[in-house]
This record gives sequence, C-alpha cells and structure tokens, in this order.
Amino acid sequence: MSNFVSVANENGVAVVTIDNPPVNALSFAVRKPLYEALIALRDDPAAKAIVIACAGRTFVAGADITEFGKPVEQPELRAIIALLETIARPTVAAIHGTALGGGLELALGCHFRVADRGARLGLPEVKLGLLPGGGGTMRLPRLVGTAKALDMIVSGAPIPAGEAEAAGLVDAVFDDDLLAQTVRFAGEMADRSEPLVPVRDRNGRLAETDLAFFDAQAAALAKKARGLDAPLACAEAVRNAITLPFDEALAAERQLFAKLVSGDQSRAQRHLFFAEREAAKVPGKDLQKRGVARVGIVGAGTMGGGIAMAFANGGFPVTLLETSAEALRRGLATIEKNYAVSVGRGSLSDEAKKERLGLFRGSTDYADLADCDLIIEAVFEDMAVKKEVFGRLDAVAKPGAILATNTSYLDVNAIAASTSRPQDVLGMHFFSPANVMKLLEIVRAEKTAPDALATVADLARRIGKVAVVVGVCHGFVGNRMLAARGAENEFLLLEGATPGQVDKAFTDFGWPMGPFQMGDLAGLDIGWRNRKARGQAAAIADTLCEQGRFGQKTGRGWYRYDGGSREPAQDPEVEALIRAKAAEQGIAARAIGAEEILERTLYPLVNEGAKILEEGIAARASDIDVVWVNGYGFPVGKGGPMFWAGVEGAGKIVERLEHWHQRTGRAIFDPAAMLRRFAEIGAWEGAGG
Ligand code: T1G
Repeated sequence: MSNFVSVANENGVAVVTIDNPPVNALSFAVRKPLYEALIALRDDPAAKAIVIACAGRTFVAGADITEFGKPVEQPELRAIIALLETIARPTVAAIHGTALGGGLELALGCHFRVADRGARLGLPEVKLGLLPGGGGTMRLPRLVGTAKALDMIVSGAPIPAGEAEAAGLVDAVFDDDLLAQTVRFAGEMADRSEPLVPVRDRNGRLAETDLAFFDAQAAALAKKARGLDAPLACAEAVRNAITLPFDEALAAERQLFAKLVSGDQSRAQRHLFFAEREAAKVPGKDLQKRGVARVGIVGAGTMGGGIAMAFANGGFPVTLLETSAEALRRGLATIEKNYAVSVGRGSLSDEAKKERLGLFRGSTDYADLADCDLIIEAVFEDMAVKKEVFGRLDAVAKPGAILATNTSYLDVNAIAASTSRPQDVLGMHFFSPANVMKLLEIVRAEKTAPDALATVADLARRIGKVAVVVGVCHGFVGNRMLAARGAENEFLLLEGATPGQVDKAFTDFGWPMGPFQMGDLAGLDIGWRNRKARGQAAAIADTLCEQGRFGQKTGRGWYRYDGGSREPAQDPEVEALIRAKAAEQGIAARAIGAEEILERTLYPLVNEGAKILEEGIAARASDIDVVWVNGYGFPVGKGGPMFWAGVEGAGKIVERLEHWHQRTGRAIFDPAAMLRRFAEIGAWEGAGG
C-alpha cells in the first residue's frame, strides 16, 4: 500500500486506515491509494466486510483545501464514493474526532457509520464559500431528512455523535475502543441477511418532505446570506435532491460547486481559513508554553465580566477582583444574568450554567490573585489608573505569571515599564461583548517574552477566540484602521451625503451595518469623550452629543429610534443640522454616489493597513484581514481589506487615493509605499500575502 493508506485483516473484516496528519485531508496522495485499495477489496471475497478508519486525532476532516483552484487529479472523491456504493459487502466508516466535508461524504458512501461518543460530524463547506461537492447535498437528506440536512449544510455547523445517531446519520455510538467495536459491528452486519442499501437508494426520508415548508425554510436562511452565494447554492442543491433523480441532482451539485470554487468569494474565504491559522503562530522554535490553571480578572465591569465569562466558558477557574464588595456583587450579578439569558434561549443548559458559575471566585483583595497564572486588567481606560493597578499586580503576582492589559488604545510599553517584570507583560485586547466576539488582539510590547505570547495565543484557541499578534501603536491594528475608515465620514455628510446613503453603501458592500448605525449602537458619547480627551473635534457628531443624542440608548443619534425600536429611522432634524454646519463652512451639497463613499472610506482603510505593515505592527497582511473580519464585520466573502485590495485592484486604489489626496490634501489619502509596492508586484511585500 502507501504511507497514507494501509489495509489490515481483523477477523475477516478488512480495515482500511487512512493516515495523513494532521487532519487526514483527502489529498490526491490519499485518494489514489484509497481507490486502489477499495478496488482490490471489492474483488476480494475474503473480506466479509470493509471498515474505513483513520489514524491520528481525527477522521477525515475534508478534501485538501490547498488543492482547490488547481487542476483536479483523478481519482476524485466522487469516484471513490461511487466505487464504494458498488461493493456488495457491508462497508462501515469508523468516525472519531471530526468527520467534516469530504470526510463525512466518504462516510455517507458507506452502508453504515459508527462513531466515538466525542466525535462531531458536519458539512462546513459553506464556510469556505463552497457547498458539499462529493454528493453530500443529496446523501445527507436521505438519512436525516431535508429540514435537518438543509440546516446542517447552510449553517456548516457540525453536530455531536449523539445527535447524529438520533438523526439517523450514524448507526451506533461507542464510548471507547472504537476500532474493535466497529470491526465487531461490521462482522455482525456481514452475518445479517438483509439486503445492503447504499445511501443513494434510500429515498424514504426524502418522500416525507413538505416542499412548501422546505422552501420557506430555505428563504429564511437565504435572508441571512448577506450577499454570499454559497448558502443559496447549498439550498438549491438540497432542493434538487428532493425534486430531481439522483444522478441529475449530482450533476447539478457538481456544476454549482465548480462555479463557487472558481469564484472570488470562495477564494476569499479559503484565504481566511489559512489566515486565521497563521495569525496565531508566534515565531520562535519549540516555544515552551507556560502552564495556566487559574485566571485572575481585575475589574468586573462590562469588559471584565465578559472576559471572565469567556474563560469560565473555556473551563478555567476565575478570580474576579473589584475595588468594593458592592461593585463585585454588581459584576457577578450581571454575569449570572447573562448566563440566565442563554439558558432562556436554550443555548445553555441549567447544569452548564451552574458549572460555570461555580468556577468564579470573587474578591476585593489583591492577595487573592497570588495563585493566578494569568491576570488580565480590565479597568477604566486611564494610564494613571492602569499603572497603579500594574504596580499592585507586580507586588502580588507569582513569578512567571503573565500580566495582561485589556487597553484598547494605551501604550502597553509604558504599562509594562511600570512593573519589574516587563517580559511578562502584554496586551489582550478583547472586543465587546468579550464572551461573544471572537477576535483577540494580543499586543506584543517591546520586552514581552516570546513564550508569554505563545502561551496566550494557545489560550485564545482554548477559549474559542481568533487571536492575532500585533505590535504597540495607538489603537493597535483594528481601532487605528477604524479611525482611518471613519475620517471622511463628516466630510461626506457636509458635502451632501446623508447618514442613510453612507450606511447603505456599506450594507450593499456586505457589512452588517454602516458607520452611522454602528455609532448609534455603540453610543456616540464614547467617541465624543475620546475626541475631547485628545483635543479633537467633529462638528456634527459633537453637536449631536451636546443635544444628548447618544444613539439607541437615548432614542436619538444619527437616526431616530421611536418607542425603543432598534430600527433606525431617518431624522430630518439631523439632516437640517448637517446642512447648517455645511453652510457655516461654506460647503455646497452635491450628489455623492456609493462608489465615491467606498473610495473615501475603504481605500484609506487599506492604506492605513499598508502603513501598519510597513511599521511591522502586523506581521502579515492576512493578519489584518483576520482582525477586520472577526472584529469589525468586514464581509467574509471579501476576505478582509488587504485581500479585497487585491481583487479591487491596488493600482486603481493608488490612483484614486492620489486623486483625493490632490483634491483634499488630507494625509489619509497619501498612498503608503507598501501599497504602491503592492500595486507594482501584485502582492503585499515581506508580508504573508
Ligand atoms: N485541508 C488542508 N489543510 C487542512 C484542512 C483541510 N481540509 N483542515 C485543516 N488543515 C490544516 C490547517 O491549515 C492546519 O495547518 C492543520 O491542518 C491543523 O488544523 C468535496 C469541498 C479539522 C476542526 O472545512 O475545521 O471537503 O496551520 O489548526 O484546531 O465536499 O482544521 O498546522 O499548517 O485547524 O484541531 C471541508 C477544515 C473541506 C474542515 C481541526 N472541511 N478544518 O481543527 O486544527 S472542503 C473543512 C477544520 C470539502 C468536499 C469539500 C479544522 C479541524 P497548519 P487546525 P484544529
């Protein structure tokens, strides 16, 4: 056989083992010997049944994503599955870890599937801008029904083995000894007399489908697609499984797949798949991670409470410190309320809530942080307050404990310098709500030790965060670029655009909401306080705040929110204010289209990203994409600002930036050298592309 596929005989049952670390991806190097092994076994009467299993930590986690966009080498996965379905002896997939994408499709080509209790099964292709291309859109509905299949394929979310068994996807679940149990199971199936029916011929569950209900379900899911093609294609393919003969539907699936795989959206989402994995890598060979068993949080406010929940959700005991018993009581009460809301929504069980709350230890005494391996400060955003806290942490924290600040803007080097252990100090910039938002900017200060960075990057994965290591500058990567994206907002309004027009340009581009609606959601008073602290002004926004228009929380901001609704309504008072401010500055209104709005907001965003790369604040352009997609809602189908710049055309971006620089003289339009270089060579130089 080959290094990647081996065959053994266990009591007359042939066990085919795939071994392609780390996740047994179905690369050509696996497909070819697998196909050959199955052909040999098909024609080998000695094998009374065939088991397909995997070595290592997981069953097949899908096709090899790195092969997409390249010429396809035969045999394809489809051919292997078609061969499997011709085998007249029981075939059984033994699933442990994850069976995802092409891996689950391979298992669906078997007569039976058995799984380890801890296994998860799913078709996540939609997260790569694709759809299951190995017959999953028509074999899965035949086992679990069309409603469940549609939900699994359009969401891409895997399900646990127990749920898969209840849904009819797997035939048995074992708590241990998977392979031995599977061989026994396969032997029993071989001894049975019932005819073997390939999944492709099981139409019972399809016949149960209520097409009207299905179409309504598909329409509701399509609404959430926000310009992404893959979810719609997924729904269309599953509908074909209901309405068309198997082979016709399979051919249609292939066409839909071919269209998606060569499209910009899937290229963008595949870029993000690898970018997220690269972003968390800390340079340095075999860095020993420090042990982290207990986490301390200083400050039980909105951020501190959310961060504490993120760690408790990850199974970490948490010590939550506050300045007074009353503040502590309030903080813990908010945490309990948040968990109760999740229980109410059915996204958390009562047991899990109790378990998580059991992980919290409240305190008002710094000494209680002495046994923490990581302490995160989440207090008021003021340098003097931060330094005072770090001075006290320096006194009580044990040697080797990592001290992290959750500052969004302040100089982490200065905070580190206020301790005797700057090598143990770094930034952990969470995004609100910290127990929900996936992004974590890990801020590397000048003296931060690489093992401290590696420890925190690994921790981030364990609490379900997407981590990006960034350098120290004002606003780090995300907030610094956000300022550049927003710098033109007021000018656009003064020159004739309305908040509604600007926001529509953004939502049409694929953002969940535009800058003005986002401002109203976050609260306009936050930006106002920051501007005042930095001696900056924004004529229109400052006036709105002076009038008490802080956004949704006061029912009025850039928009009106009548009767507590969250739906923004245009407000003629705001438009009158804008025109008055423009008149004060002698600016006449003119028609401003969506293209100009995006040029004057997204091109400076990319330009600032290029400057950040030049300064080494971000190690790779793809890191910036991960920040913006996971922290600021940049559309996944566009791959992030730096990837999008490649699709949009760096030459065009430079030319238009120069146009606006000449016209306005504003520095945000002055093209960065790194961006000009990108326009020349078509790649972000010295950066991970
Ligand atoms: N192809 C190529 N490389 C892969 C890969 C894949 N499918 N999955 C993971 N890797 C690499 C990854 O880049 C990383 O590399 C290493 O493996 C460990 O991954 C025809 C069209 C399985 C849950 O979408 O979700 O099948 O950084 O860090 O956290 O219909 O990997 O070490 O160099 O993520 O333990 C569908 C993708 C493909 C699943 C494990 N499958 N993988 O998570 O490890 S499309 C997926 C995952 C398809 C068919 C279609 C996760 C995981 P490096 P990791 P992990």
